[in-house]
Amino acid sequence: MKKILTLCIIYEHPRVLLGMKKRGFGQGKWNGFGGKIKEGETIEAAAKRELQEEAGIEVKTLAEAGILDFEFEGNPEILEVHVFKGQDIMGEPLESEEMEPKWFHIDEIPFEDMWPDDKHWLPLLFGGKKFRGRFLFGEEDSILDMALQEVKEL
Ligand code: 6OG
Repeated sequence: MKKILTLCIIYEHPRVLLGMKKRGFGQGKWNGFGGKIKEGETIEAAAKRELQEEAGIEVKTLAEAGILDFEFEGNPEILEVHVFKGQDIMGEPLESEEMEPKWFHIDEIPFEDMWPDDKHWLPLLFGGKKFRGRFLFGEEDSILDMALQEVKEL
């Protein structure tokens, strides 16, 4: 079974907008903004809505950068996460019930407090590459197996 999710990283060189997840899945980790797709919604529309809901911002430029499949040992559900790169934001990031937004310098990304897959694919996103990947997680969010490749088209 597949569940489609969005994840949006705002990157306006040299600053990167991340949010501290305050509740739910991934609580206590810095991450991009995103979530589930609503019925009848395109994946891109869902990415924009989640940005607005979680960080209070809109973006002029949004492009899909990657697709990542996440699996968890012993769990048949696969999370298919569509990763977007956004820039030219309108508005100031605002704290929401779900996220506390913060700008980071691109050289000071808090990888130790993020999902461990991020250190592998974020550099591709920053470099303007497109990518596809698959990560299998075990206990305590450890990566048991992974595959990641740059692609020309998603
Ligand atoms: P809600 O459940 O809050 O959406 N997400 C992940 N992000 C990263 N970087 N690594 C993972 O590895 C992730 N698994 C899920 C997708 C969850 C949000 O968390 C992202 C969504 O933006 C396992 O609706």
